[in-house]
Amino acid sequence: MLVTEIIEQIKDNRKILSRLLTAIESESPRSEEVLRELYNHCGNAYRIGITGPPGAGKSTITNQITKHFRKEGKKVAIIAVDPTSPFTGGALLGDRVRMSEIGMDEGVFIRSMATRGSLGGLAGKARDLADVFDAAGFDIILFETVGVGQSELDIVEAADTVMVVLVPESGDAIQAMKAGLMEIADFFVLNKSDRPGSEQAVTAIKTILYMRDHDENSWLPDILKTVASENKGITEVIAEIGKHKSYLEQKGKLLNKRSERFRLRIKEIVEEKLIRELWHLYPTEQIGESETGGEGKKVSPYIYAERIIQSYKNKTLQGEGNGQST
Ligand SMILES: Nc1nc2c(ncn2[C@@H]2O[C@H](COP(=O)(O)OP(=O)(O)O)[C@@H](O)[C@H]2O)c(=O)[nH]1
Ligand SMILES: [Mg+2]
Repeated sequence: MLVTEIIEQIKDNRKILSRLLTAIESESPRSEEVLRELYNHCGNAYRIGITGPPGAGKSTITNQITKHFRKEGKKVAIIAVDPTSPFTGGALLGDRVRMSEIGMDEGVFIRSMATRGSLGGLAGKARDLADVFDAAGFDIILFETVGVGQSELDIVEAADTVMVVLVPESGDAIQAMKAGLMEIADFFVLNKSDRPGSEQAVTAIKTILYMRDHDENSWLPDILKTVASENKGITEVIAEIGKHKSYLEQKGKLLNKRSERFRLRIKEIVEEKLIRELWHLYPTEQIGESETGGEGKKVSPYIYAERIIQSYKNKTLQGEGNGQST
């Protein structure tokens, strides 16, 4: 199938869409060709990141938010990077049933990503998948990730609006601060606020939030209470997303954010490609720690690294001299 045909077909053929996502995830050689062409069709979708500790209710919120956007007639794509997510089969049966409500909907596409065995960065790949959904005509792209590691944070950072989901259990706010979640949140959701201690938790988080430097022009992250399992507070969450979106648009920040994301992606791709090429040219498997320099001295990894970079540079220069592209 021609690249232009694929791009045309992913708009209403779920099978082809699904196949393309798999091709990208498994880094099939042709997928880059499609990604190159596809970018021209991107830029319409609004990207929302949902992160927080395992069990906080991220999937439940994702489910509720999705239903809400569907009522507005918007198409929703969900990219779930969570080994414990119902989307990947890690949760209770009750969750799966609830998920199937949106799972059966033609206007919803749920894609879970494998967290291991990824050569290129996980975050980069999640962004590529999001671009595919964007080009396929999805209006909303939700990233659900567990807020634990750097790569998960990288994923949500690629979103236009990021919400961090916490629960009343004591110490959650402190944990979130430690994990770097405070910095990336555009707003907080205190889910399970049907549980005791929710008022104290809100106060604790507000205290931390309002301590930060801000002026009348800056966005101050707020905290909203929800009981996602009962669909309580979800309308307010949707409203907050809208509010943040308008803020970004009015201040020209959405464009800035997206440009920054664009530059970052270029850097990532260059890094990925260079590293791949380098290790292809200089397989390091043969190098052993016992290697000795001249007088029986051990060779430092720094010396090796410099040698590899130097010979790569030389090779590139030679290539230019011969008028070759590689
Ligand atoms: N009591 C209570 N339970 C909830 C609420 N929201 C979700 N849950 C339950 O908490 C569990 C974990 O939810 P899930 O959405 O899978 O969390 P995730 O790991 O963050 O995606 C599930 O059993 C949900 O039914 C809530 O607001 N109150
Ligand atoms: Mg989940």
